[in-house]
Amino acid sequence: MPPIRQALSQGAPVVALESTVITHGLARPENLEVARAMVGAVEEAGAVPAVIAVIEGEVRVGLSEEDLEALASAPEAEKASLWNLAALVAGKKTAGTTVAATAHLAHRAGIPVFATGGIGGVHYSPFDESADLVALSKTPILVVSSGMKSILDLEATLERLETLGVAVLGYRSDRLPAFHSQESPYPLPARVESPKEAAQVFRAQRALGLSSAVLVFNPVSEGLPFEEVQAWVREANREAAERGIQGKALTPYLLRRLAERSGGASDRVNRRLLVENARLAGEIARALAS
Ligand code: PSU
Ligand code: MN
Repeated sequence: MPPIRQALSQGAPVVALESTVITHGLARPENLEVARAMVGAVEEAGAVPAVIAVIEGEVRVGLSEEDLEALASAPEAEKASLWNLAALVAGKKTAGTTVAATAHLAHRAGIPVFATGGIGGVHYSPFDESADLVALSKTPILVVSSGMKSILDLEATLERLETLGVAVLGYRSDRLPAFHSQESPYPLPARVESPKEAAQVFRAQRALGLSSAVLVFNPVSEGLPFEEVQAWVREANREAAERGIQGKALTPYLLRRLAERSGGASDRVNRRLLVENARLAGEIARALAS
């Protein structure tokens, strides 16, 4: 039996990990180092890590070290969301999975907890809203992130999560963390103080028959000033509009520009929060399994 299925059948805690951050989020060779660090953080927390990706048309739940290396260095790797997932599989492509695709595939495999850096959301560019939001509204999974990516319209994204009935929890925080920044001015509807409390909310969500996700927003331990990041975000969005960058290329472009403008500081924070979120997800998975 594959190791992940075996772990699940024994009731062991398993944490799914997103892979677009490996293929599109961070540059080589940091992407592989961070992926390994996330895997290690889940293990240190006492849970089993399962990186999810599409490798030559095959959906993999739990990449081997070999697969991980191949994915991190695949120059032609695509970005799989829900609308292109089936075509990528049929076309035997290799792809990192977004939050939307990872949530779907993790839930389908029976994995209740998933860690990522930041979720997608409502972009400033008109008519662009990440498929992550609708996917989270119909996938009953617990997702640990540091909020939505700072390149997004944070207020609009919070409103959409409310509309879609997605449960939102601040982890030891009353305010929305803003990915690269520990805190934004926007209040959250609820907070939890421990992995155990997060697990209790998820159990209640399931017991109530709610089909949407529970989001645990974990502020990064050391971030960048909110106003400074927001100024870079405004500039990057202006540039993207001028250059006609849109669709699935927009999020990677904006994150790259932010990294350049911050002299690499945004990538350092991104790495830190990815590992911290993986660790917390491991702890929550353990609380859920016990
Ligand atoms: N992390 C990054 N870059 C990315 C993503 C994550 O550093 O591109 C992915 C995430 O997987 C998230 C997705 O689910 O971007 C959102 O993209 P879009 O706005 O196209 O839905
Ligand atoms: Mn989009």
